[in-house]
Amino acid sequence: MAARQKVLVARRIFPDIVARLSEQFEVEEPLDDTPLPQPELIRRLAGKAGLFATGTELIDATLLAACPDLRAVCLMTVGHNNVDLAACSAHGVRVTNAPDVLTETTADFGFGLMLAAARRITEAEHYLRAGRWGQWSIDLLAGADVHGSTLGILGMGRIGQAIARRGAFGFGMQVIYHNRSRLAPELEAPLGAQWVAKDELLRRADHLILVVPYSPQAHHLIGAEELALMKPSATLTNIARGGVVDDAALAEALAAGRLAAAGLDVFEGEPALNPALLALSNVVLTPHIASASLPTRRAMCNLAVDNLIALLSGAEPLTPLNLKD
Ligand code: 8YV
Repeated sequence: MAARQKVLVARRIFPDIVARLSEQFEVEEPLDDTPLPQPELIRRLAGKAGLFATGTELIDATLLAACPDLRAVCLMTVGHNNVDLAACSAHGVRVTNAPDVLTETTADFGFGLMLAAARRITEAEHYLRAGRWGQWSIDLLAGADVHGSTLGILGMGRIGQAIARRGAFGFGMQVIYHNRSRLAPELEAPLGAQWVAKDELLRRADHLILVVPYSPQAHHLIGAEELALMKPSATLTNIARGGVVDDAALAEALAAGRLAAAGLDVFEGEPALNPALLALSNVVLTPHIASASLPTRRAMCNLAVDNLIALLSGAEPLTPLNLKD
C-alpha cells in the first residue's frame, strides 16, 4: 500500500474534524491554541503535502521556499490576507479559503455589535453589575436608534450584503454602501441600496459597518480624516480586519465625543489592544469572534477538509483562490 500523504493542522481544532482528516491522511496536529511561529511551522511542514490553516499563519515566499513538499494550503477562514497568493502560485501551491459558510453568522454578529454600540448594551450591563443602578432617569444610558436610520456599509461582498438584508428587511433602514464595484441592479434593487462615494458614505451613515477585506490598500482606510467626516451621533462597527481602522485615531474621536460609539471585533496588532480603547465606555470590544457559532466554525473546518481531500487527490477544490482551472 502506498504511503499516505501527510497533512499538518496549524492549530487545535475539533477532534472529529481531525478524525475526518485522519481517514485520508497522516495528520500532525498541535496540542494547543498557540499559533506556531513561522520557523516552527516550517519545521513541522517538512514532508507535508497539505496544510489546514486557521488564518493567522504567515504563508509567504520564505515559507514556500523552505517547504518544497507543500502542495495545498486550505484555510478555514474567508480572509486570506496572511497568504501571498502570487508566491503560492509561483511555487505551484494551491490555496483555498472558506467563503459562504460563515456569511450569515458573521452578519448576525456584526449587526449585534452595531446594536450593542448604538443602544449601549454592554455599557448598561457594566453599569448594573457595578451596583450603580440607583433610580430610573429620563436619559439613563439613552443611545441612538437603529431602526429607520441610515446604514452605511463599506465593502459590499457576501457579508456586506447579508448585513444589508438585515438592515433593510428587518430594521427598515436605508442602505447606502461603498465598494470598488457596484452591485448588479437585481441585487441592489430589492435592498433599496444606493452606491455612494466613500466620503458621502461617511457623511451620511448613522451606523457605519466595515466589511472590506484587508490588503495594503485597505490599511487605515478609516483614519482621523475619515472619522472627522462622520456625524458625532454616528456609530462605527468593524468586523473586517484591525488594520482597516486607525485604532488610535478612533479612540481619540470616541473620547472627544466626535463619534458616539463603536463596536470592534478586530484590532490592529490583536490580540494586543490599544489601551486607549480599553479606557473608553462607549466602545464594545469582542475578541475576533464574528464567525464563532459552533455550527459555523464546524462548517468552516469541514470546507477546509473537503478542499484538502479534493486537492490532494488531484481534483478541483470547491473554493479555490489561485491557479483556478
Ligand atoms: C476567523 C475571520 O475566525 O474568516 C475570517 O476571515 O476573520 C474569522 O472567521 C479568524 O480569521 C481566525 O483567525
